[in-house]
Amino acid sequence: MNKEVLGLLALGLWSLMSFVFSSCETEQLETKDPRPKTKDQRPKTNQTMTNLTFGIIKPDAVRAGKTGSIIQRILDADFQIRGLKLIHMTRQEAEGFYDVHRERPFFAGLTEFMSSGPCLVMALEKEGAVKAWRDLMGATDPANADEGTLRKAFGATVGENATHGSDSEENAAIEISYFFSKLELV
Ligand code: IDP
Ligand code: MG
Repeated sequence: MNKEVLGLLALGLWSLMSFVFSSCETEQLETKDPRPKTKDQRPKTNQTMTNLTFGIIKPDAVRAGKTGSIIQRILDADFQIRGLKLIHMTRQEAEGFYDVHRERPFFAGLTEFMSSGPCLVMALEKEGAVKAWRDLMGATDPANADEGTLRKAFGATVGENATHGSDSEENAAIEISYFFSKLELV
């Protein structure tokens, strides 16, 4: 056999091997990946914000070790958790989030508090989620919150009141997209 034939044979063999390996790899990836293959097959919550609200377990409650208890209360109230992560906001990020309150006298204290430690941001789903979550949280000032609400149980003052909740479906969508990318919502 001359060098040219040997070269051709080697090239042929190499192509065959790479083809076999690459199809094995694809097969493995396909069988390992449990996600639906097309966008249309993704759960509806990935395409619409209906029945979603946005919540925060604020730094005071995280610091006090109340995260687990509050999440249990959320699950007991039949919310589905569609997004969840622990973050530590910078002052600037807190200011951006509470921009509507920029002119209020408590803005500086609020944004200092919200950037004072880690908090848990959440996308919550339930029929009528915005109202259901605000009902579960209770009044802004824990002193005025009903028995059985989260702010009554875990809030200390009107400023450090354990949880945040959106006040409308429109704001829920804005607030969810402030903290979560589409891929982080299930
Ligand atoms: P909400 O959280 O019940 O929707 P907002 O009026 O939207 O209440 O106020 C946003 C947050 O600002 C409150 O959750 C609380 O942390 C803080 N806040 C509201 N009012 C006061 C106040 O009078 N003093 C200090 N902090 C306040
Ligand atoms: Mg509000």
